[in-house]
This record gives sequence, C-alpha cells and structure tokens, in this order.
Amino acid sequence: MVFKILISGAGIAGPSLAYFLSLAKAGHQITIIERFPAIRKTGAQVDLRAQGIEVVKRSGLLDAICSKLVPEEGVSFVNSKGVVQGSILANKSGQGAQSLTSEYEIMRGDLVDILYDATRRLDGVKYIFGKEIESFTEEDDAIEGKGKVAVVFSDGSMETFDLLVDAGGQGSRIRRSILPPNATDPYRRVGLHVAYFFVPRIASDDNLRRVYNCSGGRMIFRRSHNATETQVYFFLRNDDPRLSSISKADIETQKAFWADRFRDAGWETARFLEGLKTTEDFYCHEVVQVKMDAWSSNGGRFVLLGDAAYCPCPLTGMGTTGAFVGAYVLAGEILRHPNDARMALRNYEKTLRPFVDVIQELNTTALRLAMPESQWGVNVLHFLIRWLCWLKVPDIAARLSRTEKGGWKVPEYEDLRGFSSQH
Ligand SMILES: Cc1cc2nc3c(=O)[nH]c(=O)nc-3n(C[C@H](O)[C@H](O)[C@H](O)COP(=O)(O)OP(=O)(O)OC[C@H]3O[C@@H](n4cnc5c(N)ncnc54)[C@H](O)[C@@H]3O)c2cc1C
Ligand SMILES: *[C@@H]1O[C@H](CO)[C@@H](O)[C@H](O)[C@H]1NC(C)=O
Ligand SMILES: *[C@@H]1O[C@H](CO)[C@@H](O)[C@H](O)[C@H]1NC(C)=O
Ligand SMILES: *[C@@H]1O[C@H](CO)[C@@H](O)[C@H](O)[C@H]1NC(C)=O
Ligand SMILES: *[C@@H]1O[C@H](CO)[C@@H](O)[C@H](O)[C@H]1NC(C)=O
Ligand SMILES: CC(=O)N[C@H]1CO[C@H](CO)[C@@H](O)[C@@H]1O
Repeated sequence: MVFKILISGAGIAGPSLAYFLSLAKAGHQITIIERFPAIRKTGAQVDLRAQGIEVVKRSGLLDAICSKLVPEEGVSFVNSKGVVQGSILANKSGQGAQSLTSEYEIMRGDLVDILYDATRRLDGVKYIFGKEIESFTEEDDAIEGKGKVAVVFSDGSMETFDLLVDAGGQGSRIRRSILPPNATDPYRRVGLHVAYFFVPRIASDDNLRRVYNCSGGRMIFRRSHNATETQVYFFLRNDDPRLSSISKADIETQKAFWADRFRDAGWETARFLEGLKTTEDFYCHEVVQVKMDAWSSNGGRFVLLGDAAYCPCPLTGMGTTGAFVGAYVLAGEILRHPNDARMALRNYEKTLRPFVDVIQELNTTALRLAMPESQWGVNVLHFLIRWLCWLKVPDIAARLSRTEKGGWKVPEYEDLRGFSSQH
C-alpha cells in the first residue's frame, strides 16, 4: 500500500526521512511542513559520528557532505592567557573511533541545505513553509480497517494522512499528544545552558578548536569554520530553574543575559562580547535530553523522530547522528511493512531504542567536575588535562573504544540497499 505521509519539521530528521523513503521508489506521497517561512539554516557546527557515518555512507550523500566539511584539526584546552594545556587531535585516518573532533564536522546550515536540495525536487515530496499543525485526531482502526490521521493546520485547512511523523525537534509542540493529559515536558534537565554566535575571524583563530574552562561553571569554545567567521559557544552550568526561561525571552534580553554572565570570564571574552552585540547568528537554549516512554501512539499512525523523540543533547555530540540513523530505521521499517503502519512503528522503536539508550548516556557528576565552580577547581582541571594529554590518555581511549557506539549494528533493509551500493 502507498502511504500518504505528513512530516512536521524540516530540520535534519524530517528531510532525511523523506530522502530515504523516496529513494526506495515505493511511491509514498510525502508532505513536509515547516513552521518557519523558509528552510532554517541557522545553527553552528554539528558532527556525524559512529553509526551516523555508516548511514551517511549508505545514503549516497557522502560526497555532498564531504564537500562541505569544516577543517577542524582537533581541540586544544587553554588557560586565561591562551596557553595550551593539552590537545586532542582529530583522527582523520578513516579508521577507529572519532575523538572530540569528528572526521565529519559540518555547519548545520550546510547539512540542512544538502538534505533540502536532495529532496525538494523529488517526485512525491512536497514542502510547505510557514504552516504548522494546529491539532490532529487519529481515527479508530477498528471501524475502517485502516486508521487515518485527520489534521487541522494553522491556516484552518484540513487534510487526512495515513501517517504523521513529528520531526519538530527538542521543543516539539505536538509531541504531548501521546503523553498523559497535563504531563510536564519530558525533559531531563542537566543544569546547563548554551549560546552560539559568530564573530569576525582574526588571524590568530586557527583550525584547532579552543576550549576555555573558567570559574562559575563557565566554558567557552572558539572554532572557525571559514575564512571570515569564527563561532563562539558560551556554556553556563547552573541548576537554577529560573534560567529555563532565558531562551524564551527576546533576543536583546538573551544577549544581555549572556554578556552579563561572561563579562569577567577573561581570555578573549572582550572580543567575543563585542561581536555578540552585532551578530546576526545567535541561538541559545537550555541543554536537555528528551526522554519518552513511547515514540508512537496507540493508534499506530503518529510517531516521533529525531530530537522530538529522543534528543540526546549537544554534550553527547550525537544529536545529528541520532536524527539521521533514526530516519533510516523508520524509513526501513515503513518500507518493510507496507501494509501495517502500526507494526512498522513498533519495530522502529524496538530496533532503535537500544541505540538511543547508548547515545543518551550522560554522566552529570562528571559534568560537574568538568565545569567547576571555583578557580581552584579550574586549576585542578587544567593540571589534570596537562597530565592526561601528556600521557596520551585521550588518544589511547579513542583507540580502545569501538567505532560502533554500544556495539549496535545499523540494520540492513532490502529496500534501502539499492542505492547504498552506488557508494
Ligand atoms: C535553528 C536551529 C539551530 C540549531 N543549532 C544547533 C547547533 O548549533 N548545534 C547543535 O548541536 N545542534 C543544533 N540544533 C539542533 C540539531 O539540529 C538537532 O539536535 C539534530 O540535528 C536533530 O534534528 P531534528 O531534525 O530532530 O531537529 P531540528 O534540527 O531542531 O529541526 C526541527 C525542525 O522542526 C521545525 N518545527 C518545530 N516545530 C514545528 C511544528 N509544530 N510544525 C512544523 N515545523 C516545526 C523547526 O522549526 C525545525 O526546523 C539546532 C536546531 C535548530 C532548529
Ligand atoms: C587513528 O586511529 C587508528 C585506529 O584506531 C590508529 O591506528 C591511528 O594510529 C590513529 N591515528 C592518530 C593520528 O591518532
Ligand atoms: C489538567 O489541568 C487542568 C487545569 O489545571 C484541570 O482543570 C484538569 O482537571 C487537569 N486534567 C487532568 C486529567 O489532570
Ligand atoms: C562564512 O560562513 C558564513 C555563515 O556562517 C557565511 O555567511 C559566509 O558567507 C561565509 N564566508 C565565506 C568566505 O565562505
Ligand atoms: C560518573 O563520573 C564520576 C566522576 O568521573 C564517576 O566517579 C562515576 O563512576 C561515573 N558514573 C557512571 C555511572 O559512569
Ligand atoms: C577538558 C576540559 O577543559 N574540561 C571540561 C570543560 O567543561 C566541559 C563541560 O562538559 C567538559 O566536557 C570538558 O571536559
């Protein structure tokens, strides 16, 4: 049976699903709606790791992605004078596990562009911008023999689909329809906030990412992605629940908050705060994990994908990989069960859940130690980094860890095999 599928969200997960589904040429009719008026290319650097790399290799998008990689060579930890305490270089040999810098670093906007370009002109794929889902109901399976989802859109229009996929990211609004009434957001808060913005690149900004940990649970990244721009990341570890509302304030209020918290941070902060005033690329959010007991509805016609279902949070470096691998598995299961959507969704969850459990592993005790409150804690940390790097502990750890995170194997799907062999 040919499905009429509605995907909500044109980030990474939504377009990836459309891509995998349509490459199998099974004839599914796919509509992607995005609540913003155009494709959102904002965001800083993301990376593909572990099983995500395997899926990219199978997808036929490897060349497009490789043409846009950011040439980050590794990570150096610096003190307030900019003196390097230790470095961990990227391993670009194509073998073994990735270190802090993956071999596949790419700007989020470039990846979004690649996926959009690969799908926008395909037969059976349609994008609609500036529109979102107002509400939807799943019709009863028992009556009709096959369930349907009736969707009401923000512009008042209505349409019925066989399957609704929520790929609306961390802050998805329609996710709650499978939660009990009045349930709170399914967030695991880790007490960390982050702001990303761009500043003009200067001659001393090289291709090694700098990480600067300072007191007050603060950390700064500086990394350059092209000849003219440098990305700055501010991290703030703070458990105060009132901070959860910062990212919902207007941009000027957000900028003022971050400037205020980092004014005395030292290192190159003065330059970063100057750039913050005028940057057009500013994005700030609370670092959370999304934890859902189930990813699909009882009716078997509504399913969550990517950050909406299982955001692992940027600290794990696995958000983009999770979205990409999840889209591949969901497409594979839909193609494998052409007459049974409910079974496809169940198998998707059963197959992917063990992988998601692995990518969501996050040790908050270790995080607390890594982002100390006091200057003394920072000094101890820098001492540890110097020793660990001198003893080559990170290199050895990378060598010992497995390429496939958690040993989870990317499943093979008959219908997704044809184009993987092209590469
Ligand atoms: C603007 C932006 C910037 C980001 N920057 C970074 C970054 O710098 N570093 C990083 O690690 N991760 C970043 N992320 C998150 C990263 O893209 C995801 O962790 C990961 O790629 C998973 O992708 P996703 O498709 O599940 O979610 P997302 O990439 O978040 O995409 C979700 C999409 O759905 C749209 N959407 C949301 N709700 C609705 C709705 N109701 N109807 C229709 N559309 C809806 C959103 O506008 C968005 O385009 C960013 C996300 C966004 C949206
Ligand atoms: C990269 O990883 C491979 C496999 O673990 C290892 O043999 C090689 O020495 C590593 N290279 C560097 C530069 O660390
Ligand atoms: C949800 O909250 C509203 C308002 O607080 C309350 O009236 C309602 O009874 C609650 N419903 C359930 C199912 O708890
Ligand atoms: C650098 O990247 C920014 C977006 O991050 C882009 O606007 C700009 O054109 C790029 N510059 C060059 C020289 O590629
Ligand atoms: C978390 O990290 C701390 C400090 O490094 C360590 O003692 C503890 O065993 C870790 N916990 C888990 C579950 O790995
Ligand atoms: C290595 C280093 O500088 N220490 C830590 C700084 O804080 C981040 C926050 O998570 C850690 O990941 C780093 O290990």
